[in-house]
Amino acid sequence: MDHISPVLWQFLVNWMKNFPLFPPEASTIAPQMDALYFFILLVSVAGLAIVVLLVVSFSILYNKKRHPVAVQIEGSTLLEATWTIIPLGLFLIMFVWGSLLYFRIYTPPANAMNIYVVGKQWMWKVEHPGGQHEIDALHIPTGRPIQLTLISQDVFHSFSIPAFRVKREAIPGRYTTVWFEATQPGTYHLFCTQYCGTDHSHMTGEVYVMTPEDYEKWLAGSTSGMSLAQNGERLFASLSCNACHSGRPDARGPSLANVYGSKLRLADGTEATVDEAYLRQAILNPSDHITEGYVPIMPTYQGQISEDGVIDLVEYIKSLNSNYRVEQTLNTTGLLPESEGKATTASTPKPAAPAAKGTVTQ
Ligand code: HEC
Ligand SMILES: [Cu+2]
Repeated sequence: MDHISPVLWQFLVNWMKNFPLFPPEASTIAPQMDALYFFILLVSVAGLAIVVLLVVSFSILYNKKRHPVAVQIEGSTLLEATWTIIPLGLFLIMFVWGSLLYFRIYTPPANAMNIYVVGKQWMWKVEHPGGQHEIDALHIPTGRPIQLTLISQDVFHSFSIPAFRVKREAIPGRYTTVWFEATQPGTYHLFCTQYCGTDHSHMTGEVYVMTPEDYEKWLAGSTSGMSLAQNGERLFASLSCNACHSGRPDARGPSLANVYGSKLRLADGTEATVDEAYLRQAILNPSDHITEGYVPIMPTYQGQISEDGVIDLVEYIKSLNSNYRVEQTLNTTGLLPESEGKATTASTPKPAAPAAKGTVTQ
């Protein structure tokens, strides 16, 4: 580029760097999303070019001076078939390509590490399985599928990480999930992309992508010593859930050991697979699904447990599965519940998360 002056060249390079048209591609899905995006962009630009070219050339070729008397043409099957079949083919390519990507993004792999994200006006609260809490920040390792389980405590929010090309709604009363695998260590933006009130524009944060070693160090440095499951165990005792779910044969409620992931027969004859969403529903609205063979005596806990508390309880119930430890490859110790006697002594309620930015340990 010797015909461009060095100063101008420098200016252009800097300009491009500071006004990037695209965020960096920092996840495994990002290049694939961009490929589809550019394909659609290319088809659109090509379509625009063809239409403009035809409009301009026809208005020159067939204007009144050259063709004073209009010639009527009655249909052309070949022409009509061409302009139907080619766009149809192009749109079907977009559709199939887009659906394949969609299913990839919304179906997390079985070995994904699950991190909870609670949206509320106006912050993102992140909870790692080991109990690490952070506000408007998300620390994750590279090279490992991460699944986010999102929920909102108030209005609709939307969790978006442009550099990963993922975005997912955080909906009140329902868990949604999205997953990604980060490829490049670095710091990236995260946004709320759903207008959610006065301070919506401040509902932003940082994603810190770290090497697995640095991530382990971060986990160890920000731990409160209590995993989500352990917090849940305390809550389970302080809310007296164990009065009915003691696991003993004469208990009034079913044993919750190995219930996660199982199929429950319900009183109305249907079957339900117990996932996070089912557990949440079972705690907050027990009368919605009654387990076969039991009477609907469980009280509703709607309005009594915060979303954070529900997450702790859900993780605790998951931890009652014998294979849970194998699934949790994090270096969190003591995820399995200890004896029930110990659980009942520790009934201190969980303090509310402080509204500070950055890492919060509780
Ligand atoms: C008064 C007794 C009682 C209390 C207290 C109670 N439960 Fe239950 N729970 C039941 C009964 C009975 C069922 C089965 C019928 C149903 O589905 O409602 C049940 C069902 C459940 C289920 C669905 C899983 C299954 O196997 O049916 C979950 C999860 C659950 N309880 C969690 C909890 C949690 C967490 C607490 C405390 C916040 C709690 N329960 C408090 C009696 C109770
Ligand atoms: Cu928001």
